[in-house]
Amino acid sequence: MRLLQFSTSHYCRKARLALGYKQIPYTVENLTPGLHSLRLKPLTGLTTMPVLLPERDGYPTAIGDSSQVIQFLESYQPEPALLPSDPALSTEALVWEDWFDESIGTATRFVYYQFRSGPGKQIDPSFASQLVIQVVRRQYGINAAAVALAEKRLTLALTELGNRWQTAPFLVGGQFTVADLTAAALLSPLALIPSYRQNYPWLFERIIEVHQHCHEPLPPGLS
Ligand SMILES: N[C@@H](CCC(=O)N[C@@H](CS)C(=O)NCC(=O)O)C(=O)O
Repeated sequence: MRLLQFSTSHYCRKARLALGYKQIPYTVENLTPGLHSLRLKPLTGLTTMPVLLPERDGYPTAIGDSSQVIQFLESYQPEPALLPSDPALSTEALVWEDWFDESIGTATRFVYYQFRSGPGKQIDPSFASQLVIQVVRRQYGINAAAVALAEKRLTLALTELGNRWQTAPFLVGGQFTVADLTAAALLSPLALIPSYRQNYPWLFERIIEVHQHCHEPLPPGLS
């Protein structure tokens, strides 16, 4: 299998965690921001990554969207499972995944790129890196007001996540699921931001555990 990705994308990290958890061999192809849509549009009709190319007869040519990738992997190789066999718990795990995908993953992006263009500039002050950051900020409309809203959403999410992850090892049904995997992937960019490291030490311990569980190298800031 081949994974089309931006190496720094937290949604692509989510797909890599799932592939690693299931120990499915794959190669990655890192696309160039700006040119990526030329390659992706004909494959999926979308411009976003991750995109998985199963490269196997009898399977779809390309699967776009991290949730669809995981759904595919779950049917391609059911064990170890990322969804509970109980239908109600399975739905609960998928609802957590969707909430993280649609709300928390984007909030993390806003807070992360705001940090990288301000106090976190020294992480990579190169012209190329700062150009990408400015392009992303413009693409997603990342400004101070939007970032303030994103921070509020993250505070709420981390309160709920803390209530769960600090009292039990897993979010749903007493087993590792797509919910834990998605939370770890989509919150991992916060590891570079000192205030989050200070206020939520349990979060980064859990992100490390999930990466180890999924045989995936740790994200920047935790390695
Ligand atoms: N809901 C999508 C979101 C993926 C996403 O936003 N990917 C970003 C990178 S973090 C991307 O490919 N952006 C390029 C673009 O929008 O053109 C998923 O779960 O796959």
